[in-house]
Amino acid sequence: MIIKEVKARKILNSRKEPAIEVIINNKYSASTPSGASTGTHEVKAFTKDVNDSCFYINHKATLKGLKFETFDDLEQIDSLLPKIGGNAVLAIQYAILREMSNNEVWKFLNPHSRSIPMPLGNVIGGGKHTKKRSTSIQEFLLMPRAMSIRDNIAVMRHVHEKAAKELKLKEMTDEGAWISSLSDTEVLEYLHKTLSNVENTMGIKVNFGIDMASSSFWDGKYYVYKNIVKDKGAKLNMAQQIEFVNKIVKDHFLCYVEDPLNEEDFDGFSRIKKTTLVCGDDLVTTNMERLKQAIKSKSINCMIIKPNQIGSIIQTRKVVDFAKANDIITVISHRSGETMDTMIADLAVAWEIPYIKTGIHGKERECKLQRLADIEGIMHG
Ligand code: 2PG
Ligand code: MG
Repeated sequence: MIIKEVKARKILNSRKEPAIEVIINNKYSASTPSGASTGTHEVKAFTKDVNDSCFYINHKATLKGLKFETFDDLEQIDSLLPKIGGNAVLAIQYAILREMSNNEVWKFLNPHSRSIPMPLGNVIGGGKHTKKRSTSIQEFLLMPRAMSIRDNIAVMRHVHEKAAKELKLKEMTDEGAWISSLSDTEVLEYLHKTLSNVENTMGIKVNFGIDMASSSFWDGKYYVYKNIVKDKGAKLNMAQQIEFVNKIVKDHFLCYVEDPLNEEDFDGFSRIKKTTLVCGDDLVTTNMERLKQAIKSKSINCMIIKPNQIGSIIQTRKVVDFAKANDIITVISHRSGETMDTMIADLAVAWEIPYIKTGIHGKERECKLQRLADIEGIMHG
């Protein structure tokens, strides 16, 4: 394909913050999300602001006439990063990829893929995703184990509704998870018990895990919990935090722990027992150099892939390949401020990424799950 026309404009994401949408050749569009608990080592979403990036794309960048035939040709856009920021580069690359593939991105990139990722769905949440009284742990995540994405979506919805009813919860975080005034450990106990019942009634095993996003409650010396056990806060130092995490993993059979230590603590991560998936998000920020450091220091066995942390689909692909080559499990992920773009679903299938973290509730989350259900339908004819 050849670029004949590019239009960039400001839209609002699920948090009503400015986001960018790019339309290529008047036909294919794409938009990109933003985080709240962003890692220090992420690239900037917009060099100045969204209006400035749109102006640059619409009036200054010389994109017209550029030719794209293969995925690797998208590298031509990477050089715009210092001028427009990661979210803008990525939106252009996504829109071009849609046109190149006639909107069937996964098939264009990997027609033989039969790999639908397992979803990780945020059922109860807190931390930086709400201003209300909540848990310090940012996300309590379901990991359903049915064979089909449809069944996994159904069981996640069931648990989401059940938790609201049983715990009488009414308000939600930015990501559509329920906000609870229970302590962190009470929520762990509740889910532990509830998920065994769900397995008995629905016949689907549902494991669970957490995203601690612990940089958000690390004050430089202590992990400061507002409410770690019933009505009691705590300040844990590094050694105590490691002990706490290893204990809750064991007591509640957690299958997944994301960012258990702050984003600079490669050594602390290495001391979390790898009997569970120990996942780096803010630690690695989809960045090759930080991934290499995490591998060298044996910090992780799992990592989050958020294309806008590195601001290029080409660099994202390199990080995914390197992680795989080093036996690091990958989890492609939404951001807390999401748009209706479903590209991460297609990339998960194309790149055979085993997990996708994209929430349970809210149209910006559900559209990605629906896209996976549609792809599963196409695969099974
Ligand atoms: C995370 C994400 C998404 P944010 O920490 O993993 O759940 O949050 O987009 O706010 O960084
Ligand atoms: Mg995270």
